[in-house]
Amino acid sequence: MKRQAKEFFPGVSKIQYEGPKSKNPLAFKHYNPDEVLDGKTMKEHLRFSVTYWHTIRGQLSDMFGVGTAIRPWEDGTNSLTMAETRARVAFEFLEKLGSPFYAFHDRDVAPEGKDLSETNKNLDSIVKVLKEEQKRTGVRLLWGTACLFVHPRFAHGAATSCNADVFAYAAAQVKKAIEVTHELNGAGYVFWGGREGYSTLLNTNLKREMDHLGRFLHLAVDHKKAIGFKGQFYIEPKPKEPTKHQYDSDAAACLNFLREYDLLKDFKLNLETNHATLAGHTMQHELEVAIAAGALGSIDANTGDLLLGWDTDQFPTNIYLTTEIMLSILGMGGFKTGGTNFDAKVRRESFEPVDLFYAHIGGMDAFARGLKIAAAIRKDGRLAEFVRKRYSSWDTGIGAKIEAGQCDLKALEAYMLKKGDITPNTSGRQEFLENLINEFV
Ligand code: XUL
Ligand code: CO
Repeated sequence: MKRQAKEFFPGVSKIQYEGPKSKNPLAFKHYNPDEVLDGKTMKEHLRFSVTYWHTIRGQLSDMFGVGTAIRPWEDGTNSLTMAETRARVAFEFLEKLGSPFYAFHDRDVAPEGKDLSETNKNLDSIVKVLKEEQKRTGVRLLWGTACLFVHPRFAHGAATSCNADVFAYAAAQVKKAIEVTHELNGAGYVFWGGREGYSTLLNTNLKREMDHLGRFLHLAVDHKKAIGFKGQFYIEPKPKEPTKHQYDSDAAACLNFLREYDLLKDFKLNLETNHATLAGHTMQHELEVAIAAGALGSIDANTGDLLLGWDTDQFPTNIYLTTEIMLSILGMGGFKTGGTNFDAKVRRESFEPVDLFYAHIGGMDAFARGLKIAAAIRKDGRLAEFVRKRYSSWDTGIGAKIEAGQCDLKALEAYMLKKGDITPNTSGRQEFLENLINEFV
């Protein structure tokens, strides 16, 4: 590891894999990047990514109190010099952790200027630093995005604002953010509709706002093609927070929206567990809905607290959750452009820099265990065989004919009149299958 001039995490060296017996809190117990499973290394399967907004910019404030984070490198300003320092901090962290990717919003990395032109210049100067650091460390950008929800100008939304100038501003900002992502060779670009929704329908023309969002995304696709950016576009569903209702409320709503506005070929979904649970679904449900449509792209790998009704963005530690996620991901043949992005923050009480390492190490180990367990379940084959058998009536005879579109209602009536009644199915065996999963967890 080529050292930087200044070290920001002096007590931490490169995190190593030490195996399940290790008691070292700054070591991986399960994530062994070069270990091969199912034909790929763990590093290639999981494609971990660290988020700039939480890990580098998060101050650990909440609605009742100011930030508690101790970050010795912060000088209390939002200057360009500070932005450059943060970029160096970020890459030291990424390198020591061994994360192959990172992700950012435009405004995470560089401050807003007095107008759009100065803001763009600020961004360009930090992009130079990011490029240099990417080159130095080999860390890549999983996806870029634009922050269209913090500044007061986006109070009514961005693409779905009632004010056409706000649409124009957001479009200009997204244009630049896509260009910057392209410049940094990003593998993708995310649209999370932070304020693309409403707080009350009394003041909202829902149809007009949805049409504007469709138009906005088409403009982005056109620009992507114009500049030759080959990264994948994603939509990240979330049902609410900060708005009462977001138009991209869940995977099914997004897919419907993309189909309605003829955008399905240009987008995949970036799914997040806490967003799924806020929508009243499990992450597994959301993954399977997206996979069924051939539209799962990437995941945000945080989790929530089911006793709390908001997005807590916690690091994942639940092995059942990571096992279920990895069963779905392996089932679809793995990530292509996407990855496992820790859109997660340490708790307000965990305010020391080293907590950032503990949090990511834990999340990476939880996913590595989920991956190992899911691979073992697939190798064992009993689960897949059970599901295959459960649907076997569709493989031959009347089932195969229905699937092939060779039966009308008349033919089905004739078939049933002749047969008289139904041969009972076998049990669904839910408890048996839950026990089977527990054999591996
Ligand atoms: C908010 C959220 C965002 C997106 C990127 O809940 O998940 O951080 O991931 O804009
Ligand atoms: Co997210």
